Amino acid sequence: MIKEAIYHRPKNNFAYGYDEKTIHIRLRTKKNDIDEVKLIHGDPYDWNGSKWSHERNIMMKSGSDELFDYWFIAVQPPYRRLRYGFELKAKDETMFFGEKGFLSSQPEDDIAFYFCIPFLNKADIFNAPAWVKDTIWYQIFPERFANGDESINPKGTLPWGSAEPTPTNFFGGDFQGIIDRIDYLKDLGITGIYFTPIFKAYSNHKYDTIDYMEIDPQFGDKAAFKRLVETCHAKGIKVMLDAVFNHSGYYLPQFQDVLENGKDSKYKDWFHINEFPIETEPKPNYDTFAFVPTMPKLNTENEEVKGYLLKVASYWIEEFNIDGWRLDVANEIDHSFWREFRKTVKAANPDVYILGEIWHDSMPWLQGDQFDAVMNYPFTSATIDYFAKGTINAEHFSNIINRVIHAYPEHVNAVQFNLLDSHDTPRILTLCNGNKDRVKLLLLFQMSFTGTPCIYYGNEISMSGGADPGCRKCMEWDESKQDKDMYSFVQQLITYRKHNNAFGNSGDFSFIETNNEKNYVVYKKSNANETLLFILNNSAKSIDGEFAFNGTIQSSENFWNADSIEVKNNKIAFALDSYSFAILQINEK
Ligand code: ARE
Repeated sequence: MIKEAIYHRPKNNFAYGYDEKTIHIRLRTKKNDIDEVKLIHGDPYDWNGSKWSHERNIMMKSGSDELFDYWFIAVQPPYRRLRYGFELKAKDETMFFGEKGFLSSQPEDDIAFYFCIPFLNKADIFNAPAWVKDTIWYQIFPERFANGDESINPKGTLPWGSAEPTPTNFFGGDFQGIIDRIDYLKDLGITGIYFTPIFKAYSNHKYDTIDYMEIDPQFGDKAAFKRLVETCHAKGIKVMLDAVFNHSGYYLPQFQDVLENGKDSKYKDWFHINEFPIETEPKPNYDTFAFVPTMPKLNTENEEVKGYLLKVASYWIEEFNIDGWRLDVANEIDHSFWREFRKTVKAANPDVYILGEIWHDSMPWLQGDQFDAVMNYPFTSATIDYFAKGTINAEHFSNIINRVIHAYPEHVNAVQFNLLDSHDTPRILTLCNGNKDRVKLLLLFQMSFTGTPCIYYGNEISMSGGADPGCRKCMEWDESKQDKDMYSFVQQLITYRKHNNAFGNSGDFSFIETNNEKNYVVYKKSNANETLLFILNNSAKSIDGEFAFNGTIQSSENFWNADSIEVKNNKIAFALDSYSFAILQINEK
């Protein structure tokens, strides 16, 4: 038994309150090292004379990555207090693991040996809005979706789609354009839109805010925004806005005042100015986003700034009924600001979704007191590396995905924002080198995975584009140039996700088989009622194969593309063309 690899720590992704009654416990051990893990658990105050009353239950292996196995169990302590430890068996060795370390025999009366969840307080339980887990997102970059009101075009607006996007050109996308196209989105089936910034700003991307309380005039006015939200809501579509609170734009009046009045400006503490006079070259002598001089970092520890931004947060919820805030550069802002932000937002409407833009491991923000989810870029990079670029093999892919799953509590995973690309990355078709079959595998994996999928505008009709600004082309509205086959494919995926429980978020995800030689993966989505088996051939060749199903198959049905799959006893034999897939529905005994 490799003790050094064994890890557990309460009150994070390894032990957390799942709901008001249930605690989830996970343990990490070296891969293939431990045969069985049992959880020893009881109430710390429940004693029978000098003996602690406790139970012992087998934990299930919930997945493995390159180096580790993960074990899982859900327990419901009757008094909501939990003391617990682990009994580990490897070959003929048995060990007991608790907060005090390892022992070869179980301590009967040393309660301090065990790990501890002192009390399952309702207020501490992570609690994302219920609607989020069933949402299918669509991301719109408002400047580039549709121009519905030419009278408000910004100066120098180019005819729609007449040029490649650059960091500075404008095509006049606006709210009326989106309202006009709402039935297109409804028909596709999406149920939430994430809008990149819409407030008054200088650039075409609007991440350099001038006024957080005003709509950018190129998109319309507040009345138009109200109409947009109402139109979306009438069609069952939620609205999420982008909050750019890490930094403002250069033309924010408060920053202009600092530029003008230097240390005498009453706004000098709104920013992080290292010295006066202010200089922008060669590097700004004030904190900024990256080294971008036009994006001065806001001092969110300053009470006035905090007050202003929190007012912004509640204003757009209370007055316009928005359903979510996506937080730009969320990890560069202090945690205490985000705690207050959450309180403000949830007081305005507890059903508003708070999504942080963090590309890295984000557990510190996902404990229930700050965000409901983050943009799941670790998911993105694994799926892109495997299905689009082919730079990792099947096993490596499953290892990363399992690591991503175990990095967060289950209820966080259910509302994670799973994207394949965005306005900050090349588009999937371009990443797949134009291979649409690979794009379909990517979309299938995304749509059947745990969490909430987001489609970047135009991917459903096979738009291409490289890194920013290439990925920000005008939406293609000429139907003869839209890829109808891809559109139907995405529509079908959305329909399955919405109407088939196991396909969507109420199915538990697990890998069944990964094959490096033939380059395919098999995974299962299942719930109490049904099991779906997904076989994805990620190779340029036609392949066949056979794998064992761990369970008893009573009968099976073709769910999608699976009519030639054969099920014999508990073995499944398949043949698949290059970059294709099959989905089999299995009825287990
Ligand atoms: C412009 C140019 C770019 C240039 C950049 C930096 O267009 O070509 O690279 O300047 O000088 C907005 C605009 C961008 C603009 C940028 C600066 O949309 O077009 O880029 O402003 O003016 C990190 C951050 C993450 C951030 C990304 C871009 O952690 O928060 O970088 N994303 C948000 C938005 C952007 C937005 C801003 C922030 C600024 O989504 O659209 O940019 O408001 C790794 C790292 C990540 C890193 C990621 C991407 O994985 O781990 O931390 O994200 O790469 O670089």
